[in-house]
Amino acid sequence: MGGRRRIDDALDGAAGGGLLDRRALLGGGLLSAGLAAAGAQAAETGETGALPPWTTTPGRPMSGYGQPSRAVAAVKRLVVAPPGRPGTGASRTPHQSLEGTITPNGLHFERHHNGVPDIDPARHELLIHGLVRRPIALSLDRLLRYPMETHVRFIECSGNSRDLTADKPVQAAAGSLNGLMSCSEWTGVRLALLLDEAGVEPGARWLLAEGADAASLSRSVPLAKAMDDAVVALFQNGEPIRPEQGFPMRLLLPGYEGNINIKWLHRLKLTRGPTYTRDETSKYSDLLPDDRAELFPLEMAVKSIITRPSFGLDMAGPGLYEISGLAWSGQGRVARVEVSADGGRSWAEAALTGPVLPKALTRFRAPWRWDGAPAVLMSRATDEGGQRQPSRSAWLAKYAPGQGYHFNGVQSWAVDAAGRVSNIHA
Ligand SMILES: Nc1nc2c(c(=O)[nH]1)N[C@H]1C(S)=C(S)[C@@H](COP(=O)(O)O)O[C@H]1N2
Ligand SMILES: [Mo]
Repeated sequence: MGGRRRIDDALDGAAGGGLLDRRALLGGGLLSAGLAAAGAQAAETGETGALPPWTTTPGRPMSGYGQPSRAVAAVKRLVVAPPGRPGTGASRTPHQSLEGTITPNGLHFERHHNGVPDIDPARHELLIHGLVRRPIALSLDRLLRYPMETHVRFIECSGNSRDLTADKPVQAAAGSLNGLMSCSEWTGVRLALLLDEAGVEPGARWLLAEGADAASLSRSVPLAKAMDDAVVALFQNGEPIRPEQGFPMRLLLPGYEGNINIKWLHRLKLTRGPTYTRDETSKYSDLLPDDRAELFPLEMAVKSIITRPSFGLDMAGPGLYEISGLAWSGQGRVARVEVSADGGRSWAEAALTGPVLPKALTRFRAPWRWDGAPAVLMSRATDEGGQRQPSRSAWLAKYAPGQGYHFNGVQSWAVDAAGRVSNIHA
């Protein structure tokens, strides 16, 4: 009876507040222990009435481009733009309504500095110039003839989760707080291949990357990164990259802050040093407590969020639940995620749903038996380089007051006795 014994051990609890061992998720252990949600009861009630209309009448015809069920029409990006400037702002991925790790294209977050340009691909070129032996101009058609690569990678705006630095906890959904972050399967041409063709001059150490939008967003990219895992992305989850994400081409710098992943990419200039553009000096640098600023804090740190339960997804009474969340690191793979149900007094290791890919979202899960008493849920991730997500207060202490970029502190969801979930600063 080794299996039964293992399940019993697991159900003994892995940490305080009712957290069960992650092994309880394996092999239907919870089902055989009779703890699963009341599915059997629900099945009986369906047997009484007549057949539903969708079973007795023909369905609607095919369509050129599919849409989600109208029953989930409310699963939308949260759009926030300043008054009078509709193209300047952001929309956020509703992570509280999604599962798995790939963000559907229509729900990828957006951050535009001057709207989404309507680009005619026949008139768009990527110019590679500056300190190169042979400047080249690449149309979309020409790029489509190069060997391509496919990688699952997250993009996170450095301003993501900024609301969590506010003094008073903001009451909003997991995606409203943390949805300037999405994950796609990107396909395109490795930038090193194009730079080799242009012939990088020995003095070049940086590149200026510029977009074709009306913001002409431009950032300096270290040459070492450009030669490493950078990609000129043309496809997003299998289809041509969306206008919102940079059609017809965007720079993908895996693990680097969102801002430097230049959309509508039309120019790469090889330079000796960084250009110190407006977008990397007045913004996207981090203020430190001694009044200095850290320039080029490019790599996104290790981080995790619990997406279920979370604000707006209240608990339906005591019983067994699965805590589900997302973890990621700009520096490689997620190594482990720990979950707490007692405000950080004790932690249990969550199960990671594979494949665990570098610089990509990783789904974690932890079984939880909620006894109906108030609880505080937290998650903290550690990456393969040994970096661990700091507490919120440890993160705040590292920067000047008001600094809001690159927040990766632990977030806390409080569950009250009625099962309502709120955002708190634990
Ligand atoms: N050309 C251009 N590139 C851009 C931006 C922009 O406004 N213009 N916004 C940047 C910012 S701040 C972020 S966070 C990401 C957002 O990428 P997404 O809109 O595909 O999610 O794109 C970056 N690249
Ligand atoms: Mo951003």
